[in-house]
Amino acid sequence: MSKQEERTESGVSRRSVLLSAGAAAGVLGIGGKQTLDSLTRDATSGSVDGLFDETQVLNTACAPNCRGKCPLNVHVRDGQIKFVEPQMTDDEQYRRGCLLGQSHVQRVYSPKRLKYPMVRSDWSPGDPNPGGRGEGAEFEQVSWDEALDYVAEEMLRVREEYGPESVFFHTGSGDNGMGTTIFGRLASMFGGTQQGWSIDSNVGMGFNRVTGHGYFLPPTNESEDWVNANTIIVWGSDLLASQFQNDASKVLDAMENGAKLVVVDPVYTTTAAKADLWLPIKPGKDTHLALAMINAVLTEGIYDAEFLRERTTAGALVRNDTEELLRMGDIEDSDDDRVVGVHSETGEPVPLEPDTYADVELFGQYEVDGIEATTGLTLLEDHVQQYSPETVADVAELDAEDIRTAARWLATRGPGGIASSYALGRYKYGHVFGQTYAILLALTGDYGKSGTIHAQHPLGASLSSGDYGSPEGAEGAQYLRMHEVPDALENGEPYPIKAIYGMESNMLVNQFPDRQRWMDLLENVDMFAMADIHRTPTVQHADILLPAAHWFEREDITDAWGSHPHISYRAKAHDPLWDARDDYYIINDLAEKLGYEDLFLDDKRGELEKIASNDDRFDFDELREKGNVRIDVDVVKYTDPFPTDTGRIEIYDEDQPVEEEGTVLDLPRPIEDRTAEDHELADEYPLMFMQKHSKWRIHSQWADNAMVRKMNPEPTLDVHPSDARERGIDEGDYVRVYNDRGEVVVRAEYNEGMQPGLINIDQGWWAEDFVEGSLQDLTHMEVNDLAPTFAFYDVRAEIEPAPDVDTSMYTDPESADWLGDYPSEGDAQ
Ligand SMILES: Nc1nc2c(c(=O)[nH]1)N[C@H]1C(S)=C(S)[C@@H](COP(=O)(O)OP(=O)(O)OC[C@H]3O[C@@H](n4cnc5c(=O)[nH]c(N)nc54)[C@H](O)[C@@H]3O)O[C@H]1N2
Ligand SMILES: Nc1nc2c(c(=O)[nH]1)N[C@H]1C(S)=C(S)[C@@H](COP(=O)(O)OP(=O)(O)OC[C@H]3O[C@@H](n4cnc5c(=O)[nH]c(N)nc54)[C@H](O)[C@@H]3O)O[C@H]1N2
Ligand code: SF4
Ligand SMILES: [Mo]
Repeated sequence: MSKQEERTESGVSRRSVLLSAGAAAGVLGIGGKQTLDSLTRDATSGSVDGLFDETQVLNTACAPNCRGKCPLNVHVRDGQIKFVEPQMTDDEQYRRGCLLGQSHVQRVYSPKRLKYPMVRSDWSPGDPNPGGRGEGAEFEQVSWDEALDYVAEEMLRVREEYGPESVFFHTGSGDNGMGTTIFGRLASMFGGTQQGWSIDSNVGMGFNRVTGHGYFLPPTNESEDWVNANTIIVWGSDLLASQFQNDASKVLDAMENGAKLVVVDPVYTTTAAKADLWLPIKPGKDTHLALAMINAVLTEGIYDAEFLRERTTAGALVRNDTEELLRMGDIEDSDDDRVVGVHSETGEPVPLEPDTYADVELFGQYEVDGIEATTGLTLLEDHVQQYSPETVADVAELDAEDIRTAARWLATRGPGGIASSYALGRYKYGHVFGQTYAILLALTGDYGKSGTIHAQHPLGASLSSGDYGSPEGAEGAQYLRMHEVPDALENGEPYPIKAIYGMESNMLVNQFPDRQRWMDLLENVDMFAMADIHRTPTVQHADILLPAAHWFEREDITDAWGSHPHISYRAKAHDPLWDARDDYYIINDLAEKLGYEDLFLDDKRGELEKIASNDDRFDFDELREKGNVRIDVDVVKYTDPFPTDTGRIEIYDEDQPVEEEGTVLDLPRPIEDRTAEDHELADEYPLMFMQKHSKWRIHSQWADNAMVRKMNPEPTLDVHPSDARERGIDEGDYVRVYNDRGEVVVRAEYNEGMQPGLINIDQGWWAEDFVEGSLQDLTHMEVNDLAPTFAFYDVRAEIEPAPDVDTSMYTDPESADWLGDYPSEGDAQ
């Protein structure tokens, strides 16, 4: 067993114990009550001993996709979870947690949990009635055996008829335990389709073109080093709402240590309120701003010449004739493909080695061996002439002197950096911003040193599972990225998808953009199974419902997307309630029914051991005992040669990528989609519409949590009073937010912090929580060519009063009655 710190609770009155046992059992319904009774000592028998029963304190971890992965202690008494608190980890600098993590008692005992395996009443194999899916669908309870027989038989039939890739093993980001690792093993054995990402990735891909690093946001120094930064530019992130467990506290520590904080955000957010300098940029103008900062750094001569000579291609010559980098092989008879600079003293051409200081000219035009060529830095300098702080101040509605100040702080105050975020990746051409700020940080020399920052949230530690995901004899995985799945569903390109098993995801009907299209596309599949803890909108659209155990009801390891160089352990607090099951055992049973008897061990402990044994940086037994272990990671990043052709940061991109509308990206050139003032939708839909990540939820999780809903009861539209008044909308009115794609109805909230012209509804609300429609009825799936990523915020809309809608779900005094079905905070003690 894991180390269980035992302690006896005193001061608990008999009445509160009775209340808590009664209240929790009462809300669970028949099955729940029986399950709970069987787990609970007889609290009503009057045994005084029971009152002073020992409380077990177990290690576990909260691990939705917020990057927190916060180690928690769960207090279990009488077989019930009574209380959750952050763990006092050995590694003091990474102690963390938030209130969502502490409200898990309400999640475990939520009446909205999925309780039994169920099958849609009008679904049967060979006669799927896809039109019957959705809000009105009714389900019948079945046994686990029956449910998984249906799933397995349909998977086998689809494989036989269409090929294994026609079965989609869909995963979201709901939990960072070993669930998707285990699921991936089955998927690759079967040869089914797995899912690649088209979210959060274009900024990283743009950065990658310059540095060779990044897919999601690029790597950055680990949190413990952020305190050494002298200037932090938080760019497009409200990290006091979206990374409050970690990055936020590190930024504040750095400020206490003397750092300047700059925040680039159109909205006066909590993070902006902390800033020394807030740049309230117009949405979509970030590449312009980064180019203006490059202009300022070059004009004022405050670039880091030594760094540019040692680690970049700033001094490398670009041929005027071919627009390609000049190579040694061009000027001597050899196949030497090293790029060339001009030596500052001798004027002779010299090759640039990776990571080696070269005393070369940074600026100028030269003739080498009869070839006319210009340095990359001069090309950049010429290019940014058109982006002076004054010009960009007009475009982005900023103050030119503020732009210069931000550039000066970054360039002259010592190591610092840019904590860029995912928000910029929610614009269609976010990759160009990634390219631009990678170059800006090269000019200021902010790579490979203590105190440099390149993105929000460090990578932390991930468990490396070796070849666990592709066991011997595996067919191998097929991957479709999210934006490619619709074509497979609709046109059978590159192959049809006919059956789906999804887990840890509320994407298909809630979190993906263009919800109406996904619902239509799902009509083309014959079998849609969803495993989830809660009855989400996506679950409601499935055919086969598989109730999964809550995180506290199973043993697990959590890792990945950490922001923390640790791997954590989850002990099991009690058995899954009702008829819910650990995903591991669901997948294991399914594997057997598919004919893979030996793919998984019968006991999960053994399987976890097997996975962990692939990573020799930690020991599973030690992990179980301690609750979490630190993994050896590089605290300071970018100390090795860059994984580019030249081993250097490549300022000039000789591949000359061309975006679809003809923009050449040899150097960064801003491209805009719907944020452009002359976009074809701009007149009809003058407002930009974003959907910020909320501190009240992690994506769609906690949307049905009673404690949270008391504080954040319903979705609202954040709107600047001037935009609202212009349209006759009073504070608190219900409004219709609409565009060419669809509409949603919500209550308007005046917010002086919003920029006029920009509106927001926090993302993650379930469709059923809106008075009408869903915010995803307005979003679209158009992506760029070079770094396809869903552009959730690149959306235009208009708003109008909606006096005629039925708002009783929120305005009727009895509408909050459902909250009464939950155990309250007091019961949780
Ligand atoms: N509590 C909580 N934390 C979370 C999540 C959650 O759902 N809830 N989700 C997690 C995940 S997966 C992600 S990807 C991250 C996302 O979290 P963040 O990276 O913080 O991203 P967003 O919430 O999308 O937007 C952040 C800010 O970008 C600003 N913004 C909007 N448009 C522009 C623009 O054009 N330019 C600039 N400069 N700024 C703009 C918005 O006003 C907003 O304040 O958070 C993670 N953390
Ligand atoms: N409009 C708009 N949409 C967005 C965004 C936006 O900014 N705007 N942000 C996008 C981003 S950045 C992301 S990452 C996605 C996130 O989208 P999702 O990955 O769908 O996010 P969640 O809502 O966290 O998780 C989905 C489900 O996983 C379930 N789950 C949790 N743990 C387990 C488990 O152990 N087993 C099983 N079987 N299920 C479990 C939860 O109950 C929940 O229903 O949303 C995207 N959607
Ligand atoms: S929701 Fe995120 S930040 Fe909050 S406790 Fe859980 S893992 Fe930590
Ligand atoms: Mo995300």
